Amino acid sequence: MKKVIIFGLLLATGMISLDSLATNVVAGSLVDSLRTPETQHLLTNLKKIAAQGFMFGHHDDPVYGIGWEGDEGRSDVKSVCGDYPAVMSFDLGRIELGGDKNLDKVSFEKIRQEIVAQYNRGGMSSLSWHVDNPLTGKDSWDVSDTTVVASILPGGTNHGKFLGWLDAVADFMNSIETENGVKVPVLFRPWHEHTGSWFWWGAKLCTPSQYKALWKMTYNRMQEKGVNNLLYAYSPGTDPQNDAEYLERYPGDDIIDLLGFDCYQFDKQKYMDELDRSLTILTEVGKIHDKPIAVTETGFETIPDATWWTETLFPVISRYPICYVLVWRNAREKPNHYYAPYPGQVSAFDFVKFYEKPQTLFVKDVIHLYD
Ligand code: BMA
Repeated sequence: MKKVIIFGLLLATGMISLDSLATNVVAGSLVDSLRTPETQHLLTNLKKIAAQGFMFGHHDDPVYGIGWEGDEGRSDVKSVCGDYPAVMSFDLGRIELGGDKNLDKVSFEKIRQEIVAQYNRGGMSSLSWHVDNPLTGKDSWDVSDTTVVASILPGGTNHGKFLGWLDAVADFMNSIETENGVKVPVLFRPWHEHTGSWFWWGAKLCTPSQYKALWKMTYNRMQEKGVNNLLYAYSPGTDPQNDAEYLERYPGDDIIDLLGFDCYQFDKQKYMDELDRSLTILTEVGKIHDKPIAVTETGFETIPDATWWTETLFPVISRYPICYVLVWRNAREKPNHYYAPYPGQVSAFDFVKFYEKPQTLFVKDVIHLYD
């Protein structure tokens, strides 16, 4: 009842609009699921952007790079082409433990600041969550026990503990605000690469209905905690061979806002074929379900191919209506673990050619994501 009154007040005072409202049934009761106007606009604009081109993204871009860490305003991508990526992603792994830093030793305070800075530039941020294994206490990659997902779902022995972990995520999401008190929209991308079996939520470690229940529990908890600045991304690997396989563990249109997949190059031909097949599937499913589509993680570690950007990546992805493509991090602590060029890197010149193409959008090219 209270919710209905508050909802009525918000509508009457114009603080929310009907099109920013989605309703959802949680455990038999009607829960109002609101998106802030900026978050709703982001979704609308992600659907439109493909007509113009696709945004380029990079994980942990402004935090560290090859040979540096924490330099104000620095970015390997910007050092090469003069502009920041339009999309930046960061990871919340270990926020559930209550510490200050994530699994890659980046402070959550820094992540919050960089998400706000990226919003102020007009760009977008995404958050993944390499969450520790709540049953064994080891990391995301601990697949030694196949009962982890079951143990955190309602009725499971770790359910209460896991709700606390979700609350830590919700508190962080709610805390990402500009100086003027605007909650910054973020694309949340938990439970990724679930069609493989290297994370404790992977295909061989839970059933499709348990995986969907995991998403539902995550989404519902965010709603219950008043998180209204998120869009949600679904991103399997390249295992699905057709639309039905892609959707086998899909939690539903009421939860998911963006469809993606993660795909890395090891063999060039295999990579191009996988990108092609997955993008064909995504284009169809995106159209049917009215969702924007993206290559949520990709790359060729150390980019040893001098023309990789314009001769491998671009020719495939530019044929599909994606809103963004994102490459993984330039680790400062792990030799030969980088996916974006830095000055002098063998593919840096070709990256500038990629940057100069009218279809590739960097932060200065992206003007209206939030209005
Ligand atoms: C992986 C690697 C790891 C890292 C993890 C989470 O792909 O980059 O070194 O800890 O992502 O960012």
